[in-house]
Amino acid sequence: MSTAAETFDLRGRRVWVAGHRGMVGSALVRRLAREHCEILTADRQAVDLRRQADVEAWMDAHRPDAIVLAAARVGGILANDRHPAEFLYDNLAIEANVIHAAWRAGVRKLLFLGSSCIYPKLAPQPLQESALLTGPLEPTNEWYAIAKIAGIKLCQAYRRQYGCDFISAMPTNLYGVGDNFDLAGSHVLPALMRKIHTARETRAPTVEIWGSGTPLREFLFVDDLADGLVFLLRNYSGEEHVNIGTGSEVTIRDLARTIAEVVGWTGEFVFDTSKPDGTPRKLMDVSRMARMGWTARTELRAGIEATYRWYLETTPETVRGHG
Ligand code: GFB
Repeated sequence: MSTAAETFDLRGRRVWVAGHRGMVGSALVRRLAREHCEILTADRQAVDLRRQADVEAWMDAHRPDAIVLAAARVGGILANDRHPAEFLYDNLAIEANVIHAAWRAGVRKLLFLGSSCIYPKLAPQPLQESALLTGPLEPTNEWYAIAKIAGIKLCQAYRRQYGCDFISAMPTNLYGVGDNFDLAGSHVLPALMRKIHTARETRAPTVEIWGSGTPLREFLFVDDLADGLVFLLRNYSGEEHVNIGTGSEVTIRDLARTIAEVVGWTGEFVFDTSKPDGTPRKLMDVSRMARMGWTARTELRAGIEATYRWYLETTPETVRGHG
């Protein structure tokens, strides 16, 4: 368990954000800029995190004091289902290489990032940290989940055997600035934002939603996540992973309605039930973080508005126009 005495001071530390070009990594770089620490990043061309020799050479050369392991192969429900080999292998390799190299280099603090899909498909809701490994996983993302569970276990193993201060955080479904809007690989929120925006631009009367629209999901704005991760880096040192979320959930149908309101489109939704629903419900129990003194700040609608503003500002018209 964390105690005030275990606080890790970030001032003056060299902090490596592994995966700094992704949505989570770039939010972390923005957030850590307020911490008076030195932020280290490694470009993909210089270091392939799936290659142990690359990772060890980079670590020997740059000697970070702390690491946030935000690098991962991620994607939405179909990407997970269609690329089991990459979701399992790439994530296992990245975690094993970075965590082992961190121990080897004497890194003082490492924060590993998992996902709420580590919990059993039918675990009691809200999902408590203790639900890990109590039942079968959701089949569409078990490859990714197995890799993320292995990452938690790696942190625990190096902590137990070598006393490393390696911790794990399990975020709920994320969205925000820097998200992936590619319809084949993305998660639901950016996918629906792009589809609804395109429908408005092309005056299309309908937008397709995968599945039944009834699954419940919890969405955390990525800048809130980055703030929660900095909080954990500073204040938490323990073997058990910690959930990060909002504690609120919404059906996919209601999410689509809110996005349509923000975008300003008033058509109809059609449901493609040949596509999977995935897990019926995935609500985090966030009481542990709350007891430690951290809660998420951004309301879903405000987060969607900020994400849509960013989407309009950064995506060229030619790309935005395509469905
Ligand atoms: O966000 P999503 O892909 O991930 O899908 P999961 C959430 C729900 O939205 C599912 C529905 O019920 C989808 O069927 N959905 C509706 C859509 N329309 C769309 C659409 O156009 N695109 C997408 N992508 N979904 C992922 C896991 O599960 O969550 C990962 O596969 C990871 O491993 C991630 O844990 C956070 O919440 O179902």
